[in-house]
Amino acid sequence: APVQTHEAPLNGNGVLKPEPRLNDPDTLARQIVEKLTYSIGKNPASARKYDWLRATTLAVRDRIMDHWFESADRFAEEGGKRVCYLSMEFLIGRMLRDAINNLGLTEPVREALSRYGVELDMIELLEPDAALGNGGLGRLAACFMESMASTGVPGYGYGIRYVHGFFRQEIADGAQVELPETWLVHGNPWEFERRNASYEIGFGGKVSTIQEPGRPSRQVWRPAERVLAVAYDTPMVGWRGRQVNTLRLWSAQALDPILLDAFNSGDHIGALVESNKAEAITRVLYPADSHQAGQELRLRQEYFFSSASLQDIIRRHLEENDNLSNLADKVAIQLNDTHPAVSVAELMRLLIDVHGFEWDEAWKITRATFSYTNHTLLPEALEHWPIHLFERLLPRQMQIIYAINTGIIREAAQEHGYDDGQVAAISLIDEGNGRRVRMGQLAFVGSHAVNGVSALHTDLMKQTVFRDLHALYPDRIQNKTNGVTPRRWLMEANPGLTGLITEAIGPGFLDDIEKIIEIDHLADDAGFRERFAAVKRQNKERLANIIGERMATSVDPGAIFDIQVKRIHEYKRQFLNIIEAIALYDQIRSHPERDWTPRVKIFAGKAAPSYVQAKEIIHLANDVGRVINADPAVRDLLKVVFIPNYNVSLAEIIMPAADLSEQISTAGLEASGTGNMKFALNGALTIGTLDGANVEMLEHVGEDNIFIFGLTASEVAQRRREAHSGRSIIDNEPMLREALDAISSGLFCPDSPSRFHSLVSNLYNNDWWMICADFRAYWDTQRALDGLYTQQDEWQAKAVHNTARMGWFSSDRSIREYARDIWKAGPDREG
Ligand code: B1N
Repeated sequence: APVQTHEAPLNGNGVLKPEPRLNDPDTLARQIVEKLTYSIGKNPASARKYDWLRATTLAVRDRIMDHWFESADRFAEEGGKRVCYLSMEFLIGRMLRDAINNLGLTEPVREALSRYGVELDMIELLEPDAALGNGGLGRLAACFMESMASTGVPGYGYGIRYVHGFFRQEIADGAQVELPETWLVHGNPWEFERRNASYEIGFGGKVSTIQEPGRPSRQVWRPAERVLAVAYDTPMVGWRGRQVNTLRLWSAQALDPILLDAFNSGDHIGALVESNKAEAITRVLYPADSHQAGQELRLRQEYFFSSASLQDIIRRHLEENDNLSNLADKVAIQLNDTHPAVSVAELMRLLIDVHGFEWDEAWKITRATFSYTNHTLLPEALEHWPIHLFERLLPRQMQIIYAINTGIIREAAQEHGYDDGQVAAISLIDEGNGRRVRMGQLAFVGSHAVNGVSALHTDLMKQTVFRDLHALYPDRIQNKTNGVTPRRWLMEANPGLTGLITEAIGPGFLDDIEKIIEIDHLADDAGFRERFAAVKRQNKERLANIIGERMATSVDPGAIFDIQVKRIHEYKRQFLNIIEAIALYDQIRSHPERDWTPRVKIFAGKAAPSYVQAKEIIHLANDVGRVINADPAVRDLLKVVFIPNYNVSLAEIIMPAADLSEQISTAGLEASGTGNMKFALNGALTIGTLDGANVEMLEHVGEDNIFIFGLTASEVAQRRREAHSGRSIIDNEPMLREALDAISSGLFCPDSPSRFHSLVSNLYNNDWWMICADFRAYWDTQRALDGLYTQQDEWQAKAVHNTARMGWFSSDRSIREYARDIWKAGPDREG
């Protein structure tokens, strides 16, 4: 008789049928030690911390597998529509805490490990972040994966398994240094290689027309190069283990791992050239946020993962269906920005060239299947590929794009009377700019729904980049405001606050985050406010310790923690924040007798390696911090710190520790923001412009509980048309002038006094980002906040209102809206 354990008996077909596993610490301890012994080859006495992490991960993974199979079985039984989320980036961070939290195992695992003197919190820190993304766009994809699993949407993430994720940042003499990130060096226990799910991906070559007698002509693409896409699956566990979805990431390999002929004839390097070239495709994440990387390798990455994902989706569909004509009833494919937009042409190719569909039918299926999310209106971020590059790499897809374009233009001219100018505006080909393929236009026309990521951004989309396409297809654009998952960003990041809320209103808000509104009236309860403030204080102490350890700077947890963490970009205006710090420094020195409210200004974030101004801003923040923090004249009244290597794990510590959240982008330029939501959910007050989702946060938390300043989006647009410059403002604003003079004088960089000259002169000449224009309003708002902080009752009441009223900004809400309005999928679908 086969050996059976009590946990995993076999059913009649020899399939493992796990009984519900016991979640008590004894069982968990035994399973962890089993993994330690038989999978890792250590005993508890000899095991290192890292071994314990691995053993714990493997024990937790077994439980996830049970839920994973259950989810797959349930889907097979119930049918329904799959949602495929195609994204170049998934910025997941660590996975262990998220998995055990969602499985309800946090306390039993903690207890199990403690029996061996192992601290869960310690080993969690050893897990590397999966940093397969740049910033908000990639983190949104990760929140969406978690929320799809938590709300019962059968979601499949498709992306790239980068060997090197987002670079590690160090600060040397104040400047950013980029170091390679190596998250896979110790192996990745969360992933499963699926060699059976691998597909050939072609590049280059020629297209020929085949004419067989009595049949319509067809196009045959013979690529010059082929590489293999191999799948790696990672389970995505939903809240209460309800559902486990799959993140499928593609890795590139050569078809022939080694060219033996070359090797045998002595060309040992040449024998590996193919392999290296293939593997280069998935070697490294491009570190450009909101900026197009124009290199050929980037287009290869985009096509590689798009084609692999579509081939996989089609194969799966044909396993369950007779043909592809009902594809759109069974699959919804979301394009996360234009990075996978070549999918529109690739699906057309697969339907027509491989599966024999007529053009019109293929086009109907394609449009019904795809939808597209736009994440930025910044011109420098809009993807457009030179035609010659596109044609050389993807000749058949280029033909298809021309044909799509012809159809759209014909429709616009014949049915809507478009003139040449209007046709040029909607064309998929930009003729003005050295002939380029516009990926935004391609994604738009190939989709049945197009969405922006906040109400303001969606309005601006209609008025700007997609104005003409919107006029042609007025029902296509809709809004889906971003959200963040409350599991990672409240429960896991802030157990103190989660515990306090649970005590106050019970655990119902954990299953339905909008119930968190039930603490709203406790803003008037002095006892609750005090406990709320005590949690914040603890979180600030934890961050203060990290700042002390990592940067040898002591900061006072009693000061306002004023925090701006995000990618460094001119439009996000870290520069404005630094100028305000310098002006404040100057004022404190000039008026030491005044009653200043102590403040710690905290910055963190990475600059794209080739973004000169962003790197200068990092350098300036560090230089200013060095001078101010060493000046006995300001003592503990002002500190400026730049924490290196901002990533998801650091964000989990920073968000709960903030009093004040800086969301100060030039209005009209931040599509949504998601850090703004994480801060406010954790009880920070926001100082911000009327930009992105800040506008909707204002509506939800109320104008008394958020601090809005500065020009509006339309005022910014107006000033830009008027060629606004900063000079006259600077001349009339002594605090601003003195701060800029201090920078220019080399006060903060005596070793290289001209270091920041161009940064400052740009303000005089142009002030494109409205830093001068918004300075005074920003300063005044900051001083009002200083005053408010001394009224702790009032401050804490506003903080409670923020936490209470942020439930709507959950990514569960975002996902339900996508499922209802765009995908027609998931548990609430009709019919
Ligand atoms: O996407 C986030 C938004 O909350 C942010 O406001 C927005 O800036 C961000 C090219 C991007 N837009 N565009 C990018 C990322 C990588 C890349 O290669 C562009 N990221 C955003 C989520 O909606």
